[in-house]
Amino acid sequence: IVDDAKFLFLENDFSSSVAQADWSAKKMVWIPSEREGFEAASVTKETGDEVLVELSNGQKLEVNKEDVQKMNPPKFNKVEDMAALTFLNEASVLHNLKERYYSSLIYTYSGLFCVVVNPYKMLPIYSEKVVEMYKGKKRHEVPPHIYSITDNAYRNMMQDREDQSILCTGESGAGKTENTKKVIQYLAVVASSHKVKKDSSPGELEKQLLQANPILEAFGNAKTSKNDNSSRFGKFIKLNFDVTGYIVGANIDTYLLEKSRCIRQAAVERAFHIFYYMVAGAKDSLRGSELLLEDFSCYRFLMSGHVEIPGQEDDQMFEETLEAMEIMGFTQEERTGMLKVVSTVLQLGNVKFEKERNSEQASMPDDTAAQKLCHLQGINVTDFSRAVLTPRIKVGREVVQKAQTKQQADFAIEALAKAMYERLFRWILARVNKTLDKSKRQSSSFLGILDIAGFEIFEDNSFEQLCINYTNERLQQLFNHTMFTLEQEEYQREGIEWTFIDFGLDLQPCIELIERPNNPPGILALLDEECLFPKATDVSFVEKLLSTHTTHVKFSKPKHQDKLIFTVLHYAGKVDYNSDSWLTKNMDPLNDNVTGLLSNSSSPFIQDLWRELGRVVGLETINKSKKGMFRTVGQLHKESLGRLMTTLNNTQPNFIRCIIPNHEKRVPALHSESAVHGVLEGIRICRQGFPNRILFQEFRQRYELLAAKAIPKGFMDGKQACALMVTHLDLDPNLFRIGQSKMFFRTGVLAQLEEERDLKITVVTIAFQAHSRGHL
Ligand code: AOV
Ligand code: MG
Repeated sequence: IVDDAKFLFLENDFSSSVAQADWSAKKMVWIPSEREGFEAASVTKETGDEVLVELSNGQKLEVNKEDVQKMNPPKFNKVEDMAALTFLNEASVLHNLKERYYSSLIYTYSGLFCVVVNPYKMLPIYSEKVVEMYKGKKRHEVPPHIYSITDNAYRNMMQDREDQSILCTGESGAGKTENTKKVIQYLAVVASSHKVKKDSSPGELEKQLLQANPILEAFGNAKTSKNDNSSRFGKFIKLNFDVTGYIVGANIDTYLLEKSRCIRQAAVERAFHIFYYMVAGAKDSLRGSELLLEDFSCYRFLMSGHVEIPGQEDDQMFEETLEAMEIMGFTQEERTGMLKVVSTVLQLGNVKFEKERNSEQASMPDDTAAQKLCHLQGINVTDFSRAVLTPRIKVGREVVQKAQTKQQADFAIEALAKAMYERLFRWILARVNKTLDKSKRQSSSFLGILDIAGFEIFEDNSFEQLCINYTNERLQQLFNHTMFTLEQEEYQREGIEWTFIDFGLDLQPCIELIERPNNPPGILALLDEECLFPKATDVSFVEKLLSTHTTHVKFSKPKHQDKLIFTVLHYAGKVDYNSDSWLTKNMDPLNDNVTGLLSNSSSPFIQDLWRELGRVVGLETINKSKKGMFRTVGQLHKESLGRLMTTLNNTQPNFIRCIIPNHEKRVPALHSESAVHGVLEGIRICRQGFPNRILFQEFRQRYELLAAKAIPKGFMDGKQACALMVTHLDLDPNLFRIGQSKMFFRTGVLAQLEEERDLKITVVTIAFQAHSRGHL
């Protein structure tokens, strides 16, 4: 790893002794700066509340004492774990992250969790050699890395038999998906049961596991203004392990695909990748007679034509996607079936209706697009036209044929395109799961990896953004809750001396504003209510919001603005939502005349997609509860999030905080303050508290050899034995607490004991070997 070492290890800094002298002589501090966030300065004089400082360019300034943050001594430069900093403040944390980042050291620990800054370039830190280097290593033995977090979670799972989760948080484009991939890549090597000697190439299941992602990304990711490969859905990948620690299967859950992207995209954005891959990459008969493809400019749903992604060839990506499907075990029929659906969605955009001259009724003078899409879907074009233009609708007890207006027909086509694509996405997911689920083999525990669509603020924010940002709010709340509340509750439960610290980071008010069912109802519940009123509109929804939540601290209505706009103050920023079309987005109505046709298509693949229970993969009913009650999109999303949170609460969570750097060229999307929301507090609790704990019995078993003479022979109560051991070890009483069932340690203490233990074991082993050799 010699040549790559500089991307992981800190280089020796020989100038540090000089820097040290300089630092103490100059009384260095951080002061606020417009441009940099913080700037280094040296204190020349202190008078009362004012401090006189000098900047590096010689400029002298007077600043308020409260604005001055202490600078850490140079020996802490680029420190790997910020919990070690002498002075813990925002300036020092940002400075440390920045300094490490400039040296291409992107991972940094912040006490209990790991921060990673997006490098926006490939670094040689994910090679097989590096994977090998992290295998089985404890956190303090190797430089900070996602591999170390993963390895430790894996070992913890094996040791404590406790399910684990790795949770990536951060705004859009911060690196959640990239890091998720690295977790899987690492485990596919380290926990593969198919390993042939010397060769660390993964086995079949691992190969399929690695291919699941390119498929899901092709269909579920898109270029947005924040990220060229933005996830437009959330996913939770569960890897199942057997008792010996081998991967025996996997299962993926997804959350809310932003399906409106099929039909509409903001400027410079793209629809889902697969549209471009297919139109650019499909050739010969596949392109012509099978998929009936046209040029980019012919498709109305691809609003800006062929928007390209720098550094990516769409036609080549098409080949790779097909290859991934093949490895995943998709048959030829399945692959063409999927692409036909994608082509149909595009073709739907080209169906045009006109208003008839003498009535409000819509007509379809040119049915070229309809012909094509009906051919692709294996349905009759006359039936299709009738289903769209004059569907049979239930009125009371009777069924009547009702002519549609142009607006209604256009709406039905758009809804169909979205629903079709969503069905396809769910089908793919179910199909992938069918391959990955090797339930014949017994699994004993799991490691789940969560990768959601990150927090985002666009020019125009709709219902999809509310759902995405609400998801982020819940995950961030889980982070805060784990770090601050659960941690402190455990101290109290174990009866150790502790005064509760309130970090003021409870996100519950904003979460309640969104999800509260009643007294007063939150945004989602009010939206549901409005969906039940025949006369309600998007404007009346906002009026209702306004009258219900005027005084809510997380809610506001921007003045002199559109009637449709309202504002929510999220933890990561203020977002103006535009409630245009929210009622329909939440109801998501679909013309069942057309879906009826599709479920009787001549193509078995299409039938399978639309029958309530797909036979091949077992698709679940969409939008209906068990009793057949109508469910809104908001409700369904809230419930699936609730289930996810329950699952996560039963795991040991491991957090990865992904951060976007403050690039000169890139205007930071969020304030540095919100990017590091909870980071400082997380470090603080880790330092003030006792983050490392171990059961009495385990502590005794593991470290008794370090304090052999401490415990007399015969039975002794665990707590008493541990108390004797720490006395014998001569540990500073401030470094530990003895709870009811566990020992609690300040950060670093257990790592120290562990090192001593390793040393002792090596010595003993060598002595033993020498001894046995002597006998031979
Ligand atoms: P996200 O998942 O957090 O955003 P991604 O993981 O897609 O963000 O990262 C965005 C882009 O940043 C990637 O396509 C890479 O080009 C680059 N990148 C991120 N992490 C790394 C890394 N460790 N090494 C090299 N490049 C990286 V969103 O899905 O938008 O919330 O909804
Ligand atoms: Mg992503």
